[in-house]
Amino acid sequence: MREEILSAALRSGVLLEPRLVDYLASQEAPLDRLLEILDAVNPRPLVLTLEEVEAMRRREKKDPSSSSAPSPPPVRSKSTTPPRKDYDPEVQVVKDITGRSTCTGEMRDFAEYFDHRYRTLAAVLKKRRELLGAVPIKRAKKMTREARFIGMVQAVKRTRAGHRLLQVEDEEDSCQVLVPSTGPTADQYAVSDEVVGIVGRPWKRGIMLAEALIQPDVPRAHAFQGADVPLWAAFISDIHVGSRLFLRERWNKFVEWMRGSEAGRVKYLVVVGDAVDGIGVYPRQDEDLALDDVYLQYQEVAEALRELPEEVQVIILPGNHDAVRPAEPQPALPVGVQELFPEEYMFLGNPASFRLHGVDVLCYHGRSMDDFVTGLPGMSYDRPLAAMIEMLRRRHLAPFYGGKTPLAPERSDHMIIDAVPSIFATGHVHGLGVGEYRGVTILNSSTWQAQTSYQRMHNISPRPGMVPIVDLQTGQTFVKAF
Ligand code: D5M
Ligand code: FE
Ligand code: ZN
Repeated sequence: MREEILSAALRSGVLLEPRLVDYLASQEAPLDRLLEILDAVNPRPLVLTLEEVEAMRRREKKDPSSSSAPSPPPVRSKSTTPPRKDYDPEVQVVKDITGRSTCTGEMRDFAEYFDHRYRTLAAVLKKRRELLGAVPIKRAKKMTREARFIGMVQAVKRTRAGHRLLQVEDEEDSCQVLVPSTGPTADQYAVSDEVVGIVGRPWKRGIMLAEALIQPDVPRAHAFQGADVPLWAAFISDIHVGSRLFLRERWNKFVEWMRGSEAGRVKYLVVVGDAVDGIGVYPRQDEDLALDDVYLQYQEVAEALRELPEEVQVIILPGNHDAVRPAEPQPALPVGVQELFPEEYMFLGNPASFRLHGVDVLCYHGRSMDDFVTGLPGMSYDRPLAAMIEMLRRRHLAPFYGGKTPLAPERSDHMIIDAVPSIFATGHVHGLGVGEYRGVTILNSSTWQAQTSYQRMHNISPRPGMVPIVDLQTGQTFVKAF
């Protein structure tokens, strides 16, 4: 682990004092903690010491709004009547593809889709101080001094010397950009089809040499916008009902807890995709199925959810195992399936943005994490928060087109994170993560399915039965394990 920590820091151009490495190695998620620390130190020193990190933590305690440390559990309600009984649900849908798909599969769709992606993200990038005075690629190529420009990455190649060569294009021209693997760009990676800002200068044979890659990112001044009601939202995903590996006993414990007084403030239960295991989703899935009829699977998950107290508002999004089109953005579950659930349940598409008592929530099942894990150094299935932070930095949930995540070329790109949410929730990797990135509460909910043979083959170790719960007033998150 020490080597991993050291090399991750080195990639960011920072050396760590040995005592700080010891401290990080003793943390539950050392690499996540390192990322948090590196994000919080500005400017980055050449050598970072434990003393500096401790001083930073003391400053954070004084000013909790800048805290990136894990939050303590919120205080429990003293009242005997569960507060959720006193409040009607207040859900406002902000963005959802359901019923709005424009996809006809014509060639023109692709042009419009990528145009929209470029224009929207270029507009965010143009507001970045580092890109003031950005010019079109056509002009940047002719400049003799530093040039700032914005482009969509068409391809990423590696040179023999280990540097990276990007092919980028804007609305009228394209160029190649060499990103050195040493110096200031050592830890700056661009992935296929993302829109990125480049500070650089013409080098040779029409190639631009990058000095910095700039991402749209979340503004540093962003702050959690809380609700004025004492309610909590629980996030679960990947229940996989219908699988032989569905963990019924853990589910029963969760239901029991939800009915008890400790959960009295949990007003919302958001299911971030893969409520059922589906059929024909992966090769030889039938061997893993207890129910081989998807309708029966939904009937069973509806029954499982019916055991929850009535005052809990359930919101269900689809994932890659659900009975909707696999291409993202995915619409809500079909009406025939919705009818199996209580009438008050809400069904949204994937991704979906909505407000709970005014708190902005962005939910995405998270399939693109399969692409992040293979396409970006330092990513792994057991650190979903790292991939989520990469999505926020790119202001895009699934930049890779033509990767493992099927994307539908809608007229506008629904995978863009146009408004920065207060809560960002994903699932899919069957792991767990709770954290914070520039004022956004980020979390990955685990699963209710034991390890499948597929996951065993690919070394993916699920952490089932872990439920992140967010206090809508403060954004603080705690995890209940079942
Ligand atoms: O995916 C659960 C986990 O297993 C997630 O980390 C991806 C991984 N997984 C499962 N099937 C595949 C395939 N076919 N390719 C790549 N990765 C996969 P879930 O979709 O929830 O079953
Ligand atoms: Fe799943
Ligand atoms: Zn999934």
